[in-house]
Amino acid sequence: MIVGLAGHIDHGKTALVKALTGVAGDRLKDEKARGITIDLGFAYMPTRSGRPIGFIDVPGHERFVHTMLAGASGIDFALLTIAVDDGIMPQTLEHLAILDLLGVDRGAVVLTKADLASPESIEHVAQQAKALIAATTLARAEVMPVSALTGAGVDALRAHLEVAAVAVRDRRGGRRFRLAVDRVFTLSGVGIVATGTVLSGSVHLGDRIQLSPSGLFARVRSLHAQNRPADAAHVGERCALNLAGPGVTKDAIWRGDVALDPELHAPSDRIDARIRVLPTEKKPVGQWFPVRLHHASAEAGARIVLFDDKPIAPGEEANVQLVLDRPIAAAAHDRFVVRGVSAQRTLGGGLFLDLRANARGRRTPERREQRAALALADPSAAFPALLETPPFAFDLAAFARDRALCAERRDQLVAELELVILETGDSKIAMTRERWALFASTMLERIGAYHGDNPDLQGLGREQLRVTSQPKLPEPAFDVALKKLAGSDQLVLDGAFVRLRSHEVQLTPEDKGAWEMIAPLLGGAQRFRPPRVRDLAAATGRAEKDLRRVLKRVGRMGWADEVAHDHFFLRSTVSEMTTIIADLSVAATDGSFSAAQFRDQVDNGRKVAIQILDFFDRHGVTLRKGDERRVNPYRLDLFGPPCQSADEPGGEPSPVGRPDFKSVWGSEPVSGGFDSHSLPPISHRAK
Ligand SMILES: Nc1nc2c(ncn2[C@@H]2O[C@H](COP(=O)(O)OP(=O)(O)OP(=O)(O)O)[C@@H](O)[C@H]2O)c(=O)[nH]1
Ligand SMILES: [Mg+2]
Repeated sequence: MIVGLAGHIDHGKTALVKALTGVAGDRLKDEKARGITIDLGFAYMPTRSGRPIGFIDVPGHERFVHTMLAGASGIDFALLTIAVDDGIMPQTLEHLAILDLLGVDRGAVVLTKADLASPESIEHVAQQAKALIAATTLARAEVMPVSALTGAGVDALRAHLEVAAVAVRDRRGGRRFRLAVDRVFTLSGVGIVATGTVLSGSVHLGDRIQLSPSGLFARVRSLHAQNRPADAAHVGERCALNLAGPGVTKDAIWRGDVALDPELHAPSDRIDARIRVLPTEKKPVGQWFPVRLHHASAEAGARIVLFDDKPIAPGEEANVQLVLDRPIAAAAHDRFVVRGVSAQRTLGGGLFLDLRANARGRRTPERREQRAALALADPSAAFPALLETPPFAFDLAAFARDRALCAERRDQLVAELELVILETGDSKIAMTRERWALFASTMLERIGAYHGDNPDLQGLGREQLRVTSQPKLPEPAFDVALKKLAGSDQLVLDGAFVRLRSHEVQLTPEDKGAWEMIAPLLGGAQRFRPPRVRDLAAATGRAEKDLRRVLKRVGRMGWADEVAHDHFFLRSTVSEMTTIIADLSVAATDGSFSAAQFRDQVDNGRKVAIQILDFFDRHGVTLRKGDERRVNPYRLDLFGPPCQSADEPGGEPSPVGRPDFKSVWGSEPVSGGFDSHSLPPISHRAK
């Protein structure tokens, strides 16, 4: 357990810590000379029941409230001191307000310097204190008189803390490691040491952590938990980390940094939050109001953006957007406090709702609904509520990261909420089962309707389908969704097109006859330099314009491609040629290849080879720079899956059918293929 001190200047905080722990505070020269606390102090008290209790001593001086704030975040228990000979003073009130805003709900009010007042006046202060805390999170705190000088009441307080330490154990589990750094120093023979309060999770010896927001990586070479050497430190403990790694120096780490599990490193400077303005404020908080934002041990300048045009009156609560002047490492539902910029006083505080807030659309009804969902503390309630708001699909990975959830807790959400997950790279786009079913059935209906209107077309363009689907998914997630449907046998993915499995493109018997004659001529050994329309006409004795019409039609159906004017290649040949250029590019040291190299592979003469490459350029399969070309890996499957074997020429696809690509697609890794690149909308069928 970590105990944080609070209270007005000279009210005996440091003396109390010494009475409880035996550790003398105020080590700084200035502190000794002036008799006041300036920086945070740390001390530990052994307990009979187990781990020591840590104390964070803070300054009471009004000019050092920001330091008090750095110490107060992450504490489990507060000791609010009130000197009986002085009574309630300004920083008694301000510190209490801060503890209340930070949600600290366990603590005791310690009436210090009890040796200096009569029992009656102690009782009087006690009554005042009780009235003071009644409307705060500390309402249930005991009020205990203590004298650090005579030792009266110290044992009772110590016993009280020991009992509290046992009760405090049940802190939120299932979270990843975060520690708010409050001190950094070099220890001779050891190296860089960063100390702080573990806000969530655990850290172990040898762990690789990241400092946020800087992003510096470090390894935990050794560590202390609650002032003892340890293999691990957990939430609710003070911890000293001996850090090592490239760039890890005393100047690279600051108070205010958060040492964290690298999975959590995603600093933010625009945060939607719930804020409460203290009733003691004189004026309402207006639009673009400037504040100092205090979060954990960090501090940043910020502006308050109101969602309604009405200013927030003293004593009121509202949702706002905080626009920070630098990024901080926060988690959703972390508490914060805001103070005035010029007049140094505490204005209010609250909790973060959404770390990925946007400037655009922040007042829309959808955003309001989303914020209401995100205001729910329990992830098992918040995430399903979020999924009920437009666009009904959200990244569970980002949600879990911003709540510092560990992987097990995240996966538990998937199971308990029966989510459908579309996994791409780092993101896990989630939908409810009902939403997924609706998404899939509407899409299948639309494709079906399209087939009805266009029986001679191979299908609907993927991109066209994506941008008109609800929810409109990001490209990679949409591709995963398509593959999922293809995997369940409902859809067939055909290059840039999508069709229903049941859809068969129909040719008239006449056209079918013509195609059966010319398809074999386009395949075979001559497939890389197939006859042109004119030559086909001569070979078959059919009219040139009829053959051209049939070829255009089968081109739209995805069986052939018009690589150059009147020069059609079988789709399987085009697919085979993508494999050839992919191989060329793999073989090249710098990944690029020349037209001559390609020509040598397909042996069809310079002119045709260049026409083919130009065709690939137009479709973004290759990227040309001067005489060299590179392959665009995201488009390699535009003309169907990679060719199985280069020496299986001829009759593929069978004259009126086409190979069944389903099995090939089905075995594809989900992240492959069309990730993050848009496909040309139905371009190669319009030739
Ligand atoms: N008589 C008496 N004096 C006390 C007691 N506790 C503290 N003092 C004296 O009160 C003065 C202030 O005590 P500190 O413990 O430094 O007060 P503080 O709250 O830490 O002050 P800041 O850190 O500057 O806010 C010192 O001179 C202490 O000796 C007590 O129980 N009885
Ligand atoms: Mg002090």
